[in-house]
Amino acid sequence: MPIDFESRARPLVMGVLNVTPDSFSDGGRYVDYEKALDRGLEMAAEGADIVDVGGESSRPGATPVPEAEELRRVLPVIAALAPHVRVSVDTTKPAVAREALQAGATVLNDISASMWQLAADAGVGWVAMHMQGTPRTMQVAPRYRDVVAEVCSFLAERARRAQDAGVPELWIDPGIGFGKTTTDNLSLLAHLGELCSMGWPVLVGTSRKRFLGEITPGAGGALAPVGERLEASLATAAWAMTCGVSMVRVHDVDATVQAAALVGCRR
Ligand code: HH2
Repeated sequence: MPIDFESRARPLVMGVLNVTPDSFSDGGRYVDYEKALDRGLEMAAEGADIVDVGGESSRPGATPVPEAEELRRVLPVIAALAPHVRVSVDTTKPAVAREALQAGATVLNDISASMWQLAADAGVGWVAMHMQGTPRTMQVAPRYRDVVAEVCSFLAERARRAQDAGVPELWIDPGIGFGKTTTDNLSLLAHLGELCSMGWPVLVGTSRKRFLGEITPGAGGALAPVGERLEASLATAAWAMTCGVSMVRVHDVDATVQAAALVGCRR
């Protein structure tokens, strides 16, 4: 059946802004307040609908950051960006979430998928992401009987809880790379249509992730470095938007906005 682009809502583009020294892609680039602010405003000018501010890396093996340090990193940037662009906070800590929302964030990007009540009480959007394990150990030995079925049933359960609690705006996210092998990631991408037909808006983040570097290797067949994963990131974002996702989370906002226009989803 042909895809009916005309009747579709335009997918949103969420730009990634990590105010961390150690994020897998942009770690160390935006630890400085001025640089973070400039990048956030730049992404807004490039067409980002939401800028996602994070103060703790969730890359495989990442060490947790103390609450006070995470607050110190994200609050000034969120407060400065919020008058100019919609801001989400990428955190797993309730205290950080509360303060970030007070500082002006209006979406809680929750990779632990546990803070629906907090989002409901604050009257803000909530992203529920699937993850097997924790960032520290999640890539050691991910195991599923049926990754698509397990991720879908987990997300459906979280989405129902959030709806019952009164969360006003909700996205479900399969958590590409979070406790998943490359095969698991590809299965989830291949079945995005199923996730999208569950009845809730879907967010997907493939941007610059390791599995893309494995599939499109660099020189000598080695893992393509983070800086050489743009084409694969765009291809997967375009695929996700074609499947009907409502939002893609990306580092390369400008290129993704252009790719979205080309696949017919964005005008
Ligand atoms: N991926 C990352 C972080 N947060 N949130 C959602 N909802 N979905 C994702 O796929 C997702 C996410 C990992 O990417 P990044 O923020 O660039 O790296 P790091 O965790 O190292 O800061």
